[in-house]
Amino acid sequence: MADWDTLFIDCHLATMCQGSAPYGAIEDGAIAVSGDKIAWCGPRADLPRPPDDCADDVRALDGAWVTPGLVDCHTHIVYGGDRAGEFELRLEGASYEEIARAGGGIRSTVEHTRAATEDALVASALRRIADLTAEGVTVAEIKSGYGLNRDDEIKQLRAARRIAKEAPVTVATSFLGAHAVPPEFDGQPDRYIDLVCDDVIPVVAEQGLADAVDVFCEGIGFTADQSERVFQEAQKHGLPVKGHVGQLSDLGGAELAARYGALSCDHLEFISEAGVTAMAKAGTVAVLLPGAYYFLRETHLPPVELFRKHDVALAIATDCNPGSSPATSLLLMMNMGCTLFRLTPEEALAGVTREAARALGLQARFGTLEAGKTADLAIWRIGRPAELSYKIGANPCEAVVKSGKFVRDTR
Ligand code: DI6
Ligand code: FE
Repeated sequence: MADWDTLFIDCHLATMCQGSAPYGAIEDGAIAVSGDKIAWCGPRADLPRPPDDCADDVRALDGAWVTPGLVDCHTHIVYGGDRAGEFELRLEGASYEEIARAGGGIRSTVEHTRAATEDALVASALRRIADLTAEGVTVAEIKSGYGLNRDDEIKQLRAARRIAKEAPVTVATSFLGAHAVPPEFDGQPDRYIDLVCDDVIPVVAEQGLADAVDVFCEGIGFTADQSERVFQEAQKHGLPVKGHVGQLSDLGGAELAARYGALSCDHLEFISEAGVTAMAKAGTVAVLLPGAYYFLRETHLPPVELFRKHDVALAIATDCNPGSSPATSLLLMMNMGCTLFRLTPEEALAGVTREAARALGLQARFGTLEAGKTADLAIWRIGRPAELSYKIGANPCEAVVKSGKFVRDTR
């Protein structure tokens, strides 16, 4: 009897395991799948027996590269409406902050999200998810934050959970009630935070709708004190935290999030070295969002050198949202991470695999090619891994295996 269900040969592996060759590469490798797990992974020459004796189904990949399924660790992909009109306003000179302060921006998406049914939110999000999965994404984080009241936040999170049933993707949800002050709490952000902490987080936690709790700690979002109240409530319910910090200004959000052992801090254009060292100490991942940087025409770079100096793990994500990053290409984000932030292609690929999984606390199951991890594989028609960051607008993803099963196959 064969040991494994499926064995892939005639391929190169970018395992993304640390401490070995660049990209954890194994040229002329082999990778075996049994059930939904990776059963074996190594040089083909180390296979215990000839391939046909090892597995029932042996597939030759014709020299393709295999990477872990990609992980998009920061999205707001469930929302109603769109903001193309706002894009036109910005091109006529209005700034993102001005539009937000004038009641547009996040609030306009809130209006459309509240008006949408859960089914409609699922349907529109699935179209965007399809763009991601076509490029090898097998795990995505999805935030709430466009409902801004109990029922509509719950509706968004339920829609996010449904995505995992209707698309070949594992979903990690984050409750982002503290994303913006809704119109009915105008001028009363503290009262809105009361609602988030007293009425929403307990229900969301009880219903198991959130895997983490996020905040937007920013001048146009919430202060560090308000963010801390949200973190305290999350902690009470055993939920890990993360934060949108330093996108437009430095309110000390990174230091605060690190004190609560945050999984990740995201954006980070404006962060001090003290913030970076606090993240390093807490093992908090830095999630860079080059799509938002690009789309808002930001010019203040995140301090990549400081993250490297202090050994803070770097991830990259789409931040897919209708206002600041209407992006559904993680490969393009890798390219932008390299061109705009000067990441290496290896850092970029680690940023959408190993480190992105870590940013979600899912590193035991996803992010590298190793026996025992979930069999999420992306199969690429490329000559070397750097091509994934190098090309703009190409999609060399030939096939995707999700939990051991082909969910895309164009070979
Ligand atoms: N920062 C962002 O870039 C998004 N949310 C956030 O906290 C923008 C969300 C939006 O404009 O709709
Ligand atoms: Fe975001």
